[in-house]
Amino acid sequence: MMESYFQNVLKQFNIEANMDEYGDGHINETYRIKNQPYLLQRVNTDIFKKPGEVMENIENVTEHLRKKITAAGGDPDRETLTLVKTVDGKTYVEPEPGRVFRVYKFIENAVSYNKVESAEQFYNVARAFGKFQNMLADFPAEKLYETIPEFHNTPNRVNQLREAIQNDAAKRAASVKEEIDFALARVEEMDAVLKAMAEGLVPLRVTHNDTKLNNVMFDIDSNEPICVVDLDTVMPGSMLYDYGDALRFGASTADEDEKDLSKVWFDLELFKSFSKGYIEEMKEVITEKELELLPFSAKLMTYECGIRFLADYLNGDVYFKVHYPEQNLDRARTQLKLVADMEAKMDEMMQIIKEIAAK
Ligand code: ADP
Ligand code: GN1
Ligand code: MG
Repeated sequence: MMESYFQNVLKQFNIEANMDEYGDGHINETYRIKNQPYLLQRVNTDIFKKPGEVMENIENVTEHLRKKITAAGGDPDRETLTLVKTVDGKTYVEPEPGRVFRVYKFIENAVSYNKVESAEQFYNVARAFGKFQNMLADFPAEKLYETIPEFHNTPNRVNQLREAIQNDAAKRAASVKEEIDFALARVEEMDAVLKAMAEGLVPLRVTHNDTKLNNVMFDIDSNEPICVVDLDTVMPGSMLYDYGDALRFGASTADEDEKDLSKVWFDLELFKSFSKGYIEEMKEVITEKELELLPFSAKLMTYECGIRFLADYLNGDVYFKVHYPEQNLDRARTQLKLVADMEAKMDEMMQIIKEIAAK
């Protein structure tokens, strides 16, 4: 996009500057403003069809978090996202239909990672996600819009995969038969969390729903997680989604798009430290059924993400940003490899959770 176009957008936030592209997200376009403490984001309106509702959610959620952080003696400018308003007091601008921009305060002296550096660090990430959820426990859920309907409805994701296979828009289905067969062979058990929710055994909570490691900012000096970002998908959900999705990404021994599958494993030591941190943080509220489903939820969320990547590959890469043609397939393969590894390790995972819960 043209430099002058951005400058026009930024003027509406009363900012005069240039910018650089920033971050490793798969969804939005993110730009760092040069020499000024702001981050410009173009919201992906193909995915977030009602950006006004997304922004209202974020405004309400960050206000709530800001109060909690202040009350606890923390620094809200660093520990949660801060929206910068336009000169007209709006949280975003839409210079033309479908082009939506927002500005956040830039969290300085902080980084996000695509791989964890130690078990201890991952333990701290679990505490950060647990704390995030606890701070939102008393947020009025009826105030939240569902920004992407059925986001973690895995059976629905299976239907979307089936549709993608049927349509075969990019003529790729024949070349990924093995991956498709692997995915379809596991469909039956993938409604377990939804069922438990319908039975009232797993409560609906306000959750983040996209708890990947690079959605956490770490302080560069202390290397502690300080802020959970990417709040577009904060909606009512299950804590199992947040727990499982964080493990999907963070407990893998390789990158999400690693081509060499012999490098891709589910690391039990990382599983253990994350689980310990999460259970410690959630011990007041976690139900018996949630505890029981923790190991399975890691597999569920990994499976779900795997079939989303696979469906997008079949659809011709229309959802996730790709940097090369086979990237969605590489991503799908790592996820399915992790699913297979978790299946082999499921008894150990269950034992680990039992031991943590007994303490
Ligand atoms: P996406 O939806 O594309 O993943 P994110 O909101 O996660 O977009 O932003 C992309 C990356 O930008 C994040 O992973 C994080 O590293 C960085 N980031 C996001 N918000 C801020 C912020 N306020 N200050 C500094 N860096 C940020
Ligand atoms: C997307 O926005 P980002 O990169 O943090 C996706 C998640 C997936 C993840 C896979 C809104 O997350 O659901 O798990 O990619 N976000 C959305 O890496 O679809
Ligand atoms: Mg992100």
